[in-house]
Amino acid sequence: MKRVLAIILGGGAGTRLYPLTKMRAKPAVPLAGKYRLIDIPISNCINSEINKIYVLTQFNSASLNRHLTMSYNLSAGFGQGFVEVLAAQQTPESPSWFEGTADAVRKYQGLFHEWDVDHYLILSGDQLYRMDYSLFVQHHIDTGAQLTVGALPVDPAQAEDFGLMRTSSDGRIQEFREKPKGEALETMRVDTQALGLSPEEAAKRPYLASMGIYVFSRDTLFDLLSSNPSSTDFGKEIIPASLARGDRLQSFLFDDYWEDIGTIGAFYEANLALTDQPNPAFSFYDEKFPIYTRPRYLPPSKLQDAQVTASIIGEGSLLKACSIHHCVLGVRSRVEDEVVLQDTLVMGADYFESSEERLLLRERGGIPIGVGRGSTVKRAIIDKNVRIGDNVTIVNKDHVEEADRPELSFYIRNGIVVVVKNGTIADGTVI
Ligand code: ADQ
Ligand code: ADP
Repeated sequence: MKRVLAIILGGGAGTRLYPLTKMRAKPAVPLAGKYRLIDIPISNCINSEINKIYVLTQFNSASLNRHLTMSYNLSAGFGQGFVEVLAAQQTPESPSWFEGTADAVRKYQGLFHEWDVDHYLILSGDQLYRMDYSLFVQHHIDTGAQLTVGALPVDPAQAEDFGLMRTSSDGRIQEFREKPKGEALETMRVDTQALGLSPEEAAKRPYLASMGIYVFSRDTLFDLLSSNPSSTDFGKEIIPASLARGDRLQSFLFDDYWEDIGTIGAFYEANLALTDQPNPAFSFYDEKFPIYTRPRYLPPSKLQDAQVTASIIGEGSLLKACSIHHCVLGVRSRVEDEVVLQDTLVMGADYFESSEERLLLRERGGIPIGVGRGSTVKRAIIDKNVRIGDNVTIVNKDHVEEADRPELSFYIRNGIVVVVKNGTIADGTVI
């Protein structure tokens, strides 16, 4: 794996996860109480012994850089390991920002070319899964492929959201279509049983979706980028172009937990699914394949008189006489007396406020960080450092699907109320 360079696509315009991306680059979005999105592909790389990693992002953010430098030191020993952020930048030669996945790679191709590696592993920054990429790369080598696409069997309802492949029984890709609909979708059905699924599973999942992760052989990547200068996207343009010119494209079957968490709805569901009992579909705990993040040295959480069921509580939290059901609470979460939290993701806080600071704030008419006394929050995402006052109700009472209320510090996406980072919700507010 020393001859592999990983390139993580850390986010384009960032509209799908908005407003979580309002104040930060997408890879820095907090996940599961203590991690960030970027920890997933980086941990997968480290566990696969791939230690040369670039993260491509639309804009650089202090919190992303701080997180990466404080979490990962891949240069230990005599290797050449590193994790580095490359932000879209406007230069005289390339006056536009990254326009798509392939364009993002193209803008830094000079840098990628300089590395003496044989394979480029292109990954997406907003997916939750565990994968040993060394098997993916080895499959690419063993089949003599020029380009290998990670492939997931999916059901008809999911199929139209993905790039789909038709393959021969040895997994060689014959046709690829990006998000086909209607009749075009029908023609992309494949016999997933021939690829190794049981007859029952094959009947349920007759499509082969691209996971948006790719292994390119060195020359193939640079040839394709230069011979298709106006192509900006891998799925829409580069892969079909590669097939059309007769390259050998192979699929690599992955039949395990995998979620694209690039939308508010999917992100919310994937976080809360971690609380499923007794065996969640995905767990951050796996001794042999850990997910890493930045060590924080926070004190253990204190539960004073809290009733907590089916929930995950981040370190350094303080929960008073409250009731919490089916929630994920991030680091340094603070929940006051008589609060009810249900089906909610609370991201926690970046810092503690002392009792003196909290008192002073209250005296001056401010609201301390955390969820204030007597408040009820259901089916919401509360971003970092949010101040929710006393007797607030956040339940989406009018069953609104989409709303933008930046002046009130919240948005509604897929029916989920999202309170923005550093936002304040005044005492007695009802949403
Ligand atoms: P999508 O996820 O719809 O489909 P896209 O929006 O291009 O494709 O995003 C792919 C990844 O690249 C995401 O992580 C995104 O944040 C990132 N990204 C997008 N534009 C970027 C840019 N300019 N700079 C940096 N990063 C960028 C893709 C494939 C499908 C496949 C699905 C699987 O095109 O074929 O089925 O992924 O989720
Ligand atoms: P984490 O990984 O724990 O989420 P980050 O490093 O992303 O932490 O964020 C911590 C941020 O909070 C830093 O920018 C730090 O400077 C800031 N911070 C720490 N204490 C305070 C404070 N009292 N007031 C405002 N910001 C603070």
